[in-house]
Amino acid sequence: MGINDAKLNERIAELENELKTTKYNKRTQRAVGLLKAKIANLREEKHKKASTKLAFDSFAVRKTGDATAVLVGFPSAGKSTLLNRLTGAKSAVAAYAFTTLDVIPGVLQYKKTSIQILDVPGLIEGASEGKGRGREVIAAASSADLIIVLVDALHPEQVNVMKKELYNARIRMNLRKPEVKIAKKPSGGINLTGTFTNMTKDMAVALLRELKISNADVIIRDDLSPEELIDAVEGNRKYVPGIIAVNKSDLLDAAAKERINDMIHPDIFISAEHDACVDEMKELIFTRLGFVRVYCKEAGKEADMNEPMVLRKGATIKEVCEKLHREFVKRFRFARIWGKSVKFGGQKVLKLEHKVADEDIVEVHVS
Ligand SMILES: Nc1nc2c(ncn2[C@@H]2O[C@H](COP(=O)(O)OP(=O)(O)OP(=O)(O)O)[C@@H](O)[C@H]2O)c(=O)[nH]1
Ligand SMILES: [Mg+2]
Repeated sequence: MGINDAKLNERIAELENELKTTKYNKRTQRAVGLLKAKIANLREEKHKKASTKLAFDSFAVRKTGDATAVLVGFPSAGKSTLLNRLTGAKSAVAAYAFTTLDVIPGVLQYKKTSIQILDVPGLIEGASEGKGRGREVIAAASSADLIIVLVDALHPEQVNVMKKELYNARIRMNLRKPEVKIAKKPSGGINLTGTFTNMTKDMAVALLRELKISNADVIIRDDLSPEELIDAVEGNRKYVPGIIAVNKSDLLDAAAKERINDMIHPDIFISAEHDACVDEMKELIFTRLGFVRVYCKEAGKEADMNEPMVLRKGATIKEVCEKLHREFVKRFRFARIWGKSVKFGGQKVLKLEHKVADEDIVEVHVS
């Protein structure tokens, strides 16, 4: 860590402390907003330096399959045990920390989809600053389609550390992307429109100024918090769905389970080692990834129901065409669809923007 890094860290710590000790009320909210923006600015500066330092990603694994999920957890949470259980991979398991030092990929075949699952080294406090194999773990999490946070049943409080590390690394797990339109202008100040209940309009303007936006038309579509507005302005956050899973639930009695439930609201309790709720875990992974499986058929023939085309939620006929043949988007005339995305079976659809639904049967007609 260079001298400048140390200075930056010191300054961030100072401001965070100030933020913590400032009572939030009507009189201070503007100052609080400014503090948050200042911290965001410094964090950005740090990230920029860090990413030039990390010239290439030393253990990037090539993505395969229909989607990639990454297992994130403290050392010894049971990530490797779970990977092996889900995919039949053979990642080393041991009772000591930092058993896994590289990214170990496995593939989960589920409901005609193939999901790549990455087992990565344990995440520890300070990972977003590069502690342990932090940067690499964070890089894997940033580019994943799903983050599975695996929590050791005996250390449920660790989930908060992991959430913080992911947040500081610009990853927004299970958060919606704030909708903000910013059109910069040469002069005229800030013209701001939107609904403001989580912060005052005045505060939003101060915050924008701090983030070096002084002349712009800004339209905020949702009712945002200061953090969300900062995220929208910085624009380089990763919005990734996540699952919080408590592992080693075999070590918990009913009361302990209840306590953890109230404390961290996990999505699921499992035991990777004893194969408890692993099937439910597979289903949860599948659901959160939001797959849309489409069966393509040729006119006058039956569809092959064993080989779906696997797409993600929101996919349209255009994507179906693209996957079928390079030329099909250009040559598209119409599609016939049987399934949930249409009113009746065999309906003719003329729009490439038509959204397909899971298990639709699609017949593409081209010129
Ligand atoms: N009781 C219990 N122990 C488990 C369970 N899953 C894993 N373990 C044990 O926890 C220890 C750590 O498991 P690993 O799978 O190596 O953990 P890891 O998260 O990959 O650890 P690192 O690679 O060091 O980050 C091993 O001794 C496992 O046998 C479980 O469901 N219940
Ligand atoms: Mg491991």
